[in-house]
Amino acid sequence: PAGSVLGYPRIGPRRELKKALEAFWAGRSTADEVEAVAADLRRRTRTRLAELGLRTDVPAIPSAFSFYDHVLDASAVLGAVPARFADLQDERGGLDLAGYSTVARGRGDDLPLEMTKWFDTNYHYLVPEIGPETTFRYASDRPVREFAEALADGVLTRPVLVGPVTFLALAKATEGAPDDFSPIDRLADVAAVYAEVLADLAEAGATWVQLDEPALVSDSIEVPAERLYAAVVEAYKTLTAVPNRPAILVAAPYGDLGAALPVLAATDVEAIAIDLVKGSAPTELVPGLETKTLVGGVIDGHNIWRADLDAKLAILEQLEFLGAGGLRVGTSTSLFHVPHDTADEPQLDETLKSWLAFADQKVAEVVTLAEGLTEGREAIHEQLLAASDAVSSRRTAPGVVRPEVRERTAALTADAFNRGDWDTRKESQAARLDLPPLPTTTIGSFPQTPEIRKARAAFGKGELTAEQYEDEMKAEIRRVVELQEQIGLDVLVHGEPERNDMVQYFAENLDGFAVTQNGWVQSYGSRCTRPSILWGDVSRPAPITVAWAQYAQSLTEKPMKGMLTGPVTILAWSFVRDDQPLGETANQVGLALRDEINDLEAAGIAIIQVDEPALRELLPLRAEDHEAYLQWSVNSFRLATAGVRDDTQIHTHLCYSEFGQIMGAIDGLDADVTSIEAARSKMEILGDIAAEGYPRGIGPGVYDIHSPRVPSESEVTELLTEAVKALPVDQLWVNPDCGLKTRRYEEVSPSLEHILAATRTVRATL
Ligand code: THG
Ligand code: ZN
Repeated sequence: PAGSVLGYPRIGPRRELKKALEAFWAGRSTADEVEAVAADLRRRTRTRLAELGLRTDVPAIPSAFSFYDHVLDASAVLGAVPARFADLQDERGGLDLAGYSTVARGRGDDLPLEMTKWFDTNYHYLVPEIGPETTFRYASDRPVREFAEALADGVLTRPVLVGPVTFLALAKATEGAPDDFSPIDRLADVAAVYAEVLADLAEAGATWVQLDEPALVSDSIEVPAERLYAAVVEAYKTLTAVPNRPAILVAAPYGDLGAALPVLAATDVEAIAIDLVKGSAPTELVPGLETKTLVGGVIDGHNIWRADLDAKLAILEQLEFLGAGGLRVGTSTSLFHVPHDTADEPQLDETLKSWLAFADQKVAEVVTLAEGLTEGREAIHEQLLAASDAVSSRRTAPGVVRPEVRERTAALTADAFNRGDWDTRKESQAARLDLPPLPTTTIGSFPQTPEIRKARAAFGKGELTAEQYEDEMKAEIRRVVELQEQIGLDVLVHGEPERNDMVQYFAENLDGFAVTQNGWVQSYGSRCTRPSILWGDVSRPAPITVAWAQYAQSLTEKPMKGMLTGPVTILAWSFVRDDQPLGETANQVGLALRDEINDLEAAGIAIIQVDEPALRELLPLRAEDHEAYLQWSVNSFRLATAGVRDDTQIHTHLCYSEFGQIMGAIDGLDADVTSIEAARSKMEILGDIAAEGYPRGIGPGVYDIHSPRVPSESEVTELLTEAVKALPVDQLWVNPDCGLKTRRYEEVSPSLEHILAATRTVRATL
């Protein structure tokens, strides 16, 4: 049987799409030029996938391109954009590339769609806003045009769309919607448009369509399970009843379908793709499944280790008893969470590289397994051998298990995880820091200017000496400190010019990690990261940030925050080893950071921020797994931070607004001050915090840094007025909702000035 993949990286091996989009947004190119780059990218992707062995005569190659985000694409197909952007729609409800970009990025006072994490990944989608008044209509035939483009090129692809149930399950209600309204109430209208899309695809020649329904593997969806299942029944009844339609593959990546599998199996869809990396295979017959094709997602779409092909084949063979109408080999998720090709990493250690599979290597693994499944093990004998060699090489390589690291984590006792009581800490910190009410600060990073990037690139190429590079960074730190002094912030930061990325920087300075040159993975829109590879036992060979923090503190009388990335976030934004429990890896990283924090304290730094923006991201999708996760994740943060004195103030920063969902964990971190995202959600979350009686400091973000908009002084005053109403003043801090790295000084300087002016206004009312 033909193997397939659920999706493939779409930003381009050299980030071609990113560059094209950013040039367009900057007014340096036209929409037609971006379209040409995108079409070329899609064509090259098809060619590459065919070269790697995916068939072109059956729909094995997905058509899963996106200019910005696949959930936004579904909104665009449905013509469902918020009223504030209605003027951007054409008479059919469609958006051109400029309009589509505006919905994603905002304009003037029109806030963009809210951005939030896509399941347990580092990818962000744009949250649809749906109300009783939203009109749905078949507004964009882009998926059909992209299918036709491939077909004209000789490739029969399988168009991929976010499924109707997941689309609505991930949406939020519009502001004016009644309290009892839920976007899923609109299912019939949404399914009706999907039915039109399916008919149109069939007309264009599509034989299969893939509808992604990851909402079915998660308990963190607002819609209760019973409602969700009823929606599945209703939606797929409508879609399977379309007279002339492609066969439907429902894909359920990122976890276990659990009770949703029998629900799906009872519908008339033709195929189901299950995640056999995060989820497991059913052990009993599932009624209905015998009529369906089953796509066994055995190749991990979300991590980069080469698979033990023999073990994967065994899992697939076990599935055969389910008697499904056919078994296909697939990936657990789309491959857009991993980089393109290990061949793009000439500088990576060859042994390490032999353990890795990026997207292209994974496609080859799928093709091999598909061959093994039909032709038998002998047919893929060599590949099986090579895969098992890689697995055993990894098991025994130096650095993977280091006794001195193991002994340290094994010897930990309870007091390594606990600080003194909060009241005492509060008093001694207040005495040491002497801050005004509503202290102002920023999250840590300042804009990464082209000059900084240029200097780093030159240093990387050996065109700058270490000393020259350090001097440039110091000059930048001096400018950033002066700017903050001039604007009047209370707690300063050094701006992090020396860091390329808040995780990669630490990975480069800790043992047990490797970093890539070209391993870009889309994070949101045109933004990408290069996740580090955590392959061995972790330790800190030498202090990392201490000299920079000391230098920055020497430039000001105000407190200078020491800035670190927390253990959970370092794990979440790296590709982590899969050969031991995450909790052990987290404690190793926690101890390395503890050494760094203790050194910062000894160097006179009074406030140390340990960011955990990814704490929510790694939360397991199934509720039954939450407790175990929260235990090890919270503990690793406490391990990192609990070695400091009472008068050293520990801050943390979390991104995104699902604060309510992990309130207990945030309390468990025991940080003295926590800054959170709140600007896009208008301080909604402070109510939850007040209701819980949370006692420590909170800095709700008053400036949405994910958009180029400059918030006005009155807008910030309004947000702060809300905040002061919701929470006791002595708990509140004032800050942007995230780091300023991606913004430009033209936006940052006025925004911070407006924040300070608003703070003064609100302070005067206290
Ligand atoms: N680092 C990592 N993961 C992250 C973030 C991060 N995930 C969540 C959040 N932050 C995502 N946000 C961003 C913000 C900016 C960028 C990427 C993710 C970014 N990337 C540069 C780009 O695409 O142009 C590339 C980085 C560089 O040039 O050094 O700006 O902060 N790991
Ligand atoms: Zn943030």
